[in-house]
Amino acid sequence: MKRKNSAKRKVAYFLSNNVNKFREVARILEEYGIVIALIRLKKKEIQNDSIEKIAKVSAEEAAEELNLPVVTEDAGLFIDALNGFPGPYSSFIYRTIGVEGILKLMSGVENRKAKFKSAVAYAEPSGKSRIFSGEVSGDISVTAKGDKGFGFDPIFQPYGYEGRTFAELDTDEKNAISHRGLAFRKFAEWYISKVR
Ligand code: ITT
Repeated sequence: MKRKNSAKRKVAYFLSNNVNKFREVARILEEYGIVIALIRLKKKEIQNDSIEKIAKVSAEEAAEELNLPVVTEDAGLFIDALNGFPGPYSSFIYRTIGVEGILKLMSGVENRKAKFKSAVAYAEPSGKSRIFSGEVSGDISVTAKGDKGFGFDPIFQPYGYEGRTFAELDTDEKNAISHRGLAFRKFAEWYISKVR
């Protein structure tokens, strides 16, 4: 039986090993009627200073290998006083020195400004690709706070949220202002118009 109001859902294939990220992305794309399928394959990541370039190369290589259009995201925390560190190395730094290591590096540092940045890449097997970016500004907290989210969320206080960290916000609150929310909403606007 045909459903009333049966606008066809669009599907996007998201390549990631980070299930927390996937949950956030699924929720953002749901608002646009886009269903996201997670492909949990280790993606190839080049070493580069640009998260856009890293995301683009990962998406292009995966699209060719899987013979599917795919979406990848590369994200990172860029701390002003550390000249943008850990930036593109955020995943490795999170796994090695972690949140406590960053707090130690920032101990006694007055300038606590930082940004989370996201680069979303969409690539087709033909080699065509698009990039969508988003960023959010805030401060690195003095101590870790909150138990929601993932990664560096407990030490990132976005501006305008009374000092609460990302780990103290609900997923929808975080998605409304996050680097990922901004980048994926740009992707979604483009994607629904492309496959309509
Ligand atoms: P992929 O498989 O999708 O690459 P990943 O966890 O390796 O998953 P990234 O390379 O994009 O993801 O992100 C690097 C790290 O930056 C990630 O492991 C987190 O520690 C941190 N990070 C990125 N986005 C974050 C967010 O929204 N909140 C907290 N930490 C974040």
